Amino acid sequence: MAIVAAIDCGATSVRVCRVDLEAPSLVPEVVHRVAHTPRRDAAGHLRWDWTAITSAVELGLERCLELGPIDSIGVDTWAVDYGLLDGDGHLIADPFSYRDERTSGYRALVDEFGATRMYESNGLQLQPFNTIFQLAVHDRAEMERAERLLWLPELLVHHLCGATVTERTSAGCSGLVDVSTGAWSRELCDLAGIDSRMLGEIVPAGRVVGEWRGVPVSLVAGHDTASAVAGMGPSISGGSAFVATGTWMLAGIERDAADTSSWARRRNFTNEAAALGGFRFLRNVTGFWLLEQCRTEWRLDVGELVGRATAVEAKVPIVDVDDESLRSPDDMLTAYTTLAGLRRDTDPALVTRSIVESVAVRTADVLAEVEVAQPFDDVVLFGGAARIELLVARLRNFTRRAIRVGPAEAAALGNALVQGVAIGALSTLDAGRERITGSVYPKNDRRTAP
Ligand code: LFR
Repeated sequence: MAIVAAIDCGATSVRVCRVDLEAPSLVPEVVHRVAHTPRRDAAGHLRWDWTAITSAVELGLERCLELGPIDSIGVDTWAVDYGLLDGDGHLIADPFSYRDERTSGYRALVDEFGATRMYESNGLQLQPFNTIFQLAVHDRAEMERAERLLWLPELLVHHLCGATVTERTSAGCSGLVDVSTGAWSRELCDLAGIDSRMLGEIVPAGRVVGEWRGVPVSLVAGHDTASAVAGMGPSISGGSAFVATGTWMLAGIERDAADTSSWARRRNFTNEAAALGGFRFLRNVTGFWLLEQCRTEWRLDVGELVGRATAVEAKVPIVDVDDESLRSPDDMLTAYTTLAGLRRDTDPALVTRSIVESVAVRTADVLAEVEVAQPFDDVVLFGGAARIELLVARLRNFTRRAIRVGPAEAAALGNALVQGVAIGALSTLDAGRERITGSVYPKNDRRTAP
């Protein structure tokens, strides 16, 4: 038996899945899913509710154990955010959310260092939330008390078993790693004002690092997108592009080496560390975060909204979903409808249709650019929003490419596969990846969207 618990935390929900690695086809069972949201602190900054997240994780693990013994636990979360530990190993404050506006002046830092030099060094797309920009403006009083920084997946690992580790895919999105050596860049750490001793030694995933109630805790690809691409299923022989869907649409290809050419830099492509070696060459497109945020106003079910949006026959406005005004607005419905030239009280079905169309247009644009960098034969779409048939249909239409639908819970699957490697239940990642076929929906999940 090799049954593992995969904890996959997205920016809007925590999922805990049970995966039987010996089953002929790998289907995660979602045993716990709970929504979470960042809150504003006294100074008005957005911070994650860390207690809510850790409680959801623990409850999920308890539910897993109620169903039978588990052989390993692994954790992945969204990238770039981190927590600071004091000398006693205690978390100093709730981690900041990458949507917090405190990094809005990040361009000054880029100019100081030089955009080309920065890209050639860390290979990352310029996003205001990259850890390097967050650290440069981090609250000084907190920073002075800090002894160790952990990215959120490893902060959860620390919470579960006390280990303090820095995993390669988590470190790889920080903007502090020299992409050609895989080690901390002294110049970039200096720019962020961080002593690299606080960051620890970078280690690869695929190893056991501790125990939670006697169950091994394995280090997996901490970055959820790295886990999701690991769990997307096999790539076909001519090569597949991918789109990891959810809060973001992450469109790109897998590659052995990073591409820091001026072509890639000008298009803001990123080179992110892949689960067990290699890179993902991709660009972020704002995804279903838009719908999730509008939904807080409408209080309507995603499945119902998407169903009604599919029936819309009117032409809907296409907006630039990456517009700055949609990054972190207090009121997404106002921000989106203003950009779209719609009234705020427009039928939610029409707004939803506009969001789906706009997200698909932008994603198709990125895929067209990916194709220039490296031709591919088809596109694999996976993650929460891969269940939205309207999205799949519109992407087919805009890209004119074959689109295969992969697992909805790809991140949990990739997480589970790397655990399999860590505990010796799988010889290689590819051996597991081959057993993910077609559209895999979680056993017990009737939701129809992200
Ligand atoms: C997806 C994701 C993206 C990253 C963004 C911020 O959940 O991890 O890969 O760019 O969130 O961390």
